[in-house]
Amino acid sequence: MDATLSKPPAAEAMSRRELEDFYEIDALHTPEERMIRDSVREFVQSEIVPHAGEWWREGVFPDHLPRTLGEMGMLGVALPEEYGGAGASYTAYGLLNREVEYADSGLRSFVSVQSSLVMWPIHTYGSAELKRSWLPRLASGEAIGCFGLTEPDAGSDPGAMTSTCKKVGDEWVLNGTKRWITNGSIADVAIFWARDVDSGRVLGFVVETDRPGFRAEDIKTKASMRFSVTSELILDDVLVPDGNRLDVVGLKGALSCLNQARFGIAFGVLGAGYSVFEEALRYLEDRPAFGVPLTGKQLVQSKLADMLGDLTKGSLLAYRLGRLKEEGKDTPARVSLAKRDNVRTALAVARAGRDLLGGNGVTTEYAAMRHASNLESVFTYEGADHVHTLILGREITGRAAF
Ligand code: TGC
Repeated sequence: MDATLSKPPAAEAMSRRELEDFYEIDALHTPEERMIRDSVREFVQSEIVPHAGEWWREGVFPDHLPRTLGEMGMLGVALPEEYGGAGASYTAYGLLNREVEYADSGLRSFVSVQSSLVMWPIHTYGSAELKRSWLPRLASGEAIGCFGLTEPDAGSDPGAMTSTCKKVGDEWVLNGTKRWITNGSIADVAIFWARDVDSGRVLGFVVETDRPGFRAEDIKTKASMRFSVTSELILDDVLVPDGNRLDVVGLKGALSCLNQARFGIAFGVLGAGYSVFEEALRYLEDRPAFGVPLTGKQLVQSKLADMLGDLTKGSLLAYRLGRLKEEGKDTPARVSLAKRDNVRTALAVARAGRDLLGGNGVTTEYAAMRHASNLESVFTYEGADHVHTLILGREITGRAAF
């Protein structure tokens, strides 16, 4: 054989760290951010990743997880230490989400609802008493929270909510139905948003779920986010004391919470994307076709190059958003851009990974299809892709086209 036609042996494929840090973003993180990221990675890789597929298939969220996540310090990590947080940076919180979503978007949903949609509003808008009584328990995982904004007929337009609140003496009477609520049936406390029948303004409440008139029913028909509890909340004349009301008036209260959660998603989905990318690379190296490993094929390498490029750009976007947030410059439009673009990236990578795995890609033996299916939910929740597009359209043109 002509020696010039023979192929050189394959050089080493890139390691996980090299793939995930192609532009050396990690050098920009603080030692504390790297330490939090590494300890979460170790935990997620040993305790969650080996079981995530099975829990997803069975549609269970294991009971032990909230406490375990609490013991690991993974709930409310950016809140002050006096309330059970770690006082860590927002970037550290983002990196934590990314490590968790490497395992499954459902687990990241638990972490981000608890941290961003329950602990954050109690810390930001709650009385000293509400903070003292709830935050340490939510941080330890002893208590679980949920966030009730979306309704069966009011999703993208939460201002159309029909849930009501009415002050009677020193108490409020709450009524309404909320849908698509992560943790709903396992929650000890719900953040509930309702329109005041007297003032017409939207108000938020901290509602203990054992109050008479409160019930939750799980949505069991999901083909996505199966490793996560999703419920409907029904409040029928639930009474709460005035002290349970959050100190914010108008829809901006609920939307400011979503800003926190969307931030976490912008980082988190990259974890799902890298999980699929690395799985595809391992699979293709082991799988021969036409006499060589699939990694030696041009069309395959083209897809891998796209995945690396897109995930690297998403990582740069997330990193910069983290630093902007730490400077108080995380405007809603900036957060929308990162949520929208990084979810699109992760979903495209997951679909490409599914394709590269061929027939095996449609099974739950591999992670690609599970991640792709979960990311379809992430594409729609916490501001559907269309909503973020229109938020950006409004930012660019000054015209709201919702
Ligand atoms: P708009 O006039 O734009 O704003 C009303 C007030 O809110 C302020 N605001 C924000 N504040 C903080 N962060 C944000 N992201 C904010 N966006 C708006 C705004 O400045 C204004 O304040 P003020 O002082 O002038 O009153 O309101 P709009 O009604 O025109 O709505 C605009 C739109 C469409 C962008 C908004 O409604 C929106 O973001 N819709 C999407 C809602 C969404 O993301 N829903 C999903 C909820 S998640 C959920 O319930 C289930 S997933 C969580 C789980 O897993 O359980």
